[in-house]
Amino acid sequence: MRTQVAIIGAGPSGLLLGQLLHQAGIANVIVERQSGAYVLGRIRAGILEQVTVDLMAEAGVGARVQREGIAHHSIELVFQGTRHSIDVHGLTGGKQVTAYGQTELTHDLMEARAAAGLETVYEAADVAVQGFDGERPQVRFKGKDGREQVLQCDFIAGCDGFHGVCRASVPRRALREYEKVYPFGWLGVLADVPPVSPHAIVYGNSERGFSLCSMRSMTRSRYYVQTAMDDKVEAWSDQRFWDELRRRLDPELADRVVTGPSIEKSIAPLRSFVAEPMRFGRLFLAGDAAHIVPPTGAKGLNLAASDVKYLSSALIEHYREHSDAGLDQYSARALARVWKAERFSWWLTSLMHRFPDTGDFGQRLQDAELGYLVGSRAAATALAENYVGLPL
Ligand code: RFL
Ligand code: PHB
Repeated sequence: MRTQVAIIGAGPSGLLLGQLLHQAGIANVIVERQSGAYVLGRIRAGILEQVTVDLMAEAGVGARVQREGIAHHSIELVFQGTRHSIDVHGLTGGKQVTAYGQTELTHDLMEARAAAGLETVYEAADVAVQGFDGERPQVRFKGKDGREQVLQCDFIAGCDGFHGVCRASVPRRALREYEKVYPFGWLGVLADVPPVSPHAIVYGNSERGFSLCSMRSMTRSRYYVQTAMDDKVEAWSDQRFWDELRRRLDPELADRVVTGPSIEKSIAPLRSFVAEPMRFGRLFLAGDAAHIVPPTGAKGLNLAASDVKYLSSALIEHYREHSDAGLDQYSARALARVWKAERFSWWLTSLMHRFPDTGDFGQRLQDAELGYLVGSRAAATALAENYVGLPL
């Protein structure tokens, strides 16, 4: 088998890259470890920056998000039992974010890929990336039938997430990793009930810990509460979850929460991570393969999209104009945006969660910062411009 760009991973990064390259006439094959159904079943992100929505349109999959995505013009912060609204739209000169599930985005991209007849190898086993430090990179894997396959290519795009094979195949000495693990997790529940706050995500900081009210549609809600790191999903009945969520919100909002059976419930650890650089010869990392943010700022999927924008433009420049300037700048360009989002996600996580070792002094500082944020236009503007996403 031969292609121009071999893409490892059919998550949002890989699918979006494949579609943008295809639009530019660049051949690509995606090699994915899981089945398509498994990839679609993962419940993750829900908030898209305008940059991401625009990129979906550029990739030819913008119609449904345009139609069904729900615009959010503000966010709400609950602390000390009171809710405050931050007018993100007004503070950023008219920018907004869009509520649209990662599952929907993935579905749109998969459908477009199938319609274009592009090759995706699902359920590939023992995927190995080789020769990327030379002129002839290749990908080896076992197909569903157990037969070994070799895919020759010009470039490999490592879009295979945090636990993927691409970053792990780079020699240790060529890589520098930065990591921070937070001492808690998020318990998330998806339920077919109307969202308590359909036009603004609610971020709560209470004595009992962080909470988040989000949504997937007008009939499907996504809620989270901060849990201890070693907490187990089995310890959380639906009733316990709803009770805990309500106790972390202001009384008026708590009263409005509509409960129902969970259709998904899981605990995610919180981590900040960056690997530098994002390019090794003919291997380019994009999305979670290169960096992780805690979900507090809703930046993970959006960073994957901006990496893909930089990478697809650079590859298009390579094939159309025979210039490698974009490829040479890829890592530095992507990392500049990544680190700003890392800072924002770390900051919002620090501001909104209860840490086991904060102490009284630290708690007073957190209270003061929250007060400053909702009392100062300058402070609220800094939050708003990061929340809607910094320019590419
Ligand atoms: P993915 O989605 O992990 O996809 C990687 C794909 O690679 C495959 N793979 C392999 N394939 C072949 N060979 C191998 N050896 C392979 N190893 C792995 C995997 O099966 C998978 O299909 O990475 P990608 O594409 O970079 O996309 C990143 C996003 O998924 C991620 O950043 C977001 O989900 C993060 N995130 C959020 N981001 C936002 O922008 N807004 C949000 O509101 C938001 N909320 C969240 C989130 C992540 C969460 N969790 C559970 C981590 C909320 C949560 C709870
Ligand atoms: C979500 O809807 O899953 C979501 C929303 C906002 C966040 C994180 C996750 O900050």
